Amino acid sequence: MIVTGGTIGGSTGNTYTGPTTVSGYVGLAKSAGNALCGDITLAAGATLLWTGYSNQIADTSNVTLSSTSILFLHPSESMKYPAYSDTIGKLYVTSGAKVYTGLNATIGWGGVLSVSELWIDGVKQPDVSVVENATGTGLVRGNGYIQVNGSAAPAGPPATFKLDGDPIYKDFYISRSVCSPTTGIMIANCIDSQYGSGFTVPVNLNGFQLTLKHNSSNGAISGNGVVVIAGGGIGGSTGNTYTGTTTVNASASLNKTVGNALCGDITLNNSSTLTWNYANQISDTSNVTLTTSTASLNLNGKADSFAGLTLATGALVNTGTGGVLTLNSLTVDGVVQPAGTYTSSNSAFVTGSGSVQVALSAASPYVIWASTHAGGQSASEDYDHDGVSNGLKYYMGAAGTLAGISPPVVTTAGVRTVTWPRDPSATVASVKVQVSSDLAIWNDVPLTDPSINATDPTKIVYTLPAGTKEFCRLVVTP
Ligand SMILES: [Ca+2]
Ligand SMILES: [Ca+2]
Repeated sequence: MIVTGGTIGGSTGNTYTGPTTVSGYVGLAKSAGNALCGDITLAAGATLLWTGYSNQIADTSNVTLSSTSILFLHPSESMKYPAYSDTIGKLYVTSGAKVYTGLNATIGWGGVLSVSELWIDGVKQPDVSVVENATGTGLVRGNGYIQVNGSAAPAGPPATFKLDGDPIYKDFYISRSVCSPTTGIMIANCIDSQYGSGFTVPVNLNGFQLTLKHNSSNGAISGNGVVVIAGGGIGGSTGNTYTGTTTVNASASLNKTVGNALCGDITLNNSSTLTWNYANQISDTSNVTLTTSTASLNLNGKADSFAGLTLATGALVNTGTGGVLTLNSLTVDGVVQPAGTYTSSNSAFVTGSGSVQVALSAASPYVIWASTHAGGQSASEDYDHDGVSNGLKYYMGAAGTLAGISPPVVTTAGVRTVTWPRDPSATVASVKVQVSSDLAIWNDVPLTDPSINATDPTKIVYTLPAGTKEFCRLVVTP
């Protein structure tokens, strides 16, 4: 018999003898008896699919798979379940052929293809069941296996979903209604569930993307990859540990009872809101960016800490009743904010009765100094209006000692010098002397210039040129 396409169905089994050649995309759907008999050869590119029932091939049929031919023990490429099983004679495989075994909701396995002998590239294989290998590059894909001459079933289905680039198991859904909590298969870029319930299996991103969109009790997500939040919630009692990035495109709740819901650097787009239902939902090392004026965080009265928060103009942090968000750094409307405590009474981006706290311990030395001595102002501002910038005063260690007075010109034996004190512990990005003849145009004098003596860590001495009117100043960039 030669089969080039279509579906072989009906309620009465075929009983022909003689060889069968399959060269097309062929469904097997006998509700009773066998669809195919005799020895069967799949030509290159041929595909057989079990579309509704197990036991479609005669138990005595030897099956030969050419390279690039495929058996699907499930109804279609997109529908990986239910998975069916069959018993055949010998299976002869050329490298490149695949047996996709799908999933089985009841027993946690995909389909089982029982063969009397397995030959790969002319070599007879041992009587050991064959499952999907770690990289998905072998003969078997999916959650089932090939049983060889009655070999024992493998110890159990893979316990972890690993995402990969398989073009067939692509855009697959992890569904609690399909997988029991401890089963899994290798899959590609995934959506968490087709039916509105979440998944409970562990997922290893393995470099690919997982999209979460349903309220769910999710299994733990590990590995490096991309997590996209398309709605719903992220829950479960085992924390996520993935690295990579998180993109939030729709509102979602953070419901992990243990561990973090979100990891990596997190970007909120659109009008998405993240709502905390438990404390400590975002990794302490994450940086969170709200890219739009309508994105927001709703602490809902809970506490959390993470590394950095960047808010677009108008984006909000709703603390709820007493929620506390602790950060190492905060940027609002493109401006880095000083350390301190931000509440609804002093900051437009905070609502609720709680606070956003930018930790002093993580701030730069100048920011820490400015929070105490300069009202948190920038280095170029002049907090007490004494004509000396905050940055210069920090560098001079002026707080409480010099009261911000500019050092005078001192003339000794006809030589005029200016001496700026400096705090040896002050940490700055750069410092330089600038000179001018008109207070309009200033020229840099590097600290290595012969006119400058900077060998003493407690002061910088500049010697003005003799007989020339000159102004000088010290410029500090913290
Ligand atoms: Ca059979
Ligand atoms: Ca945290």
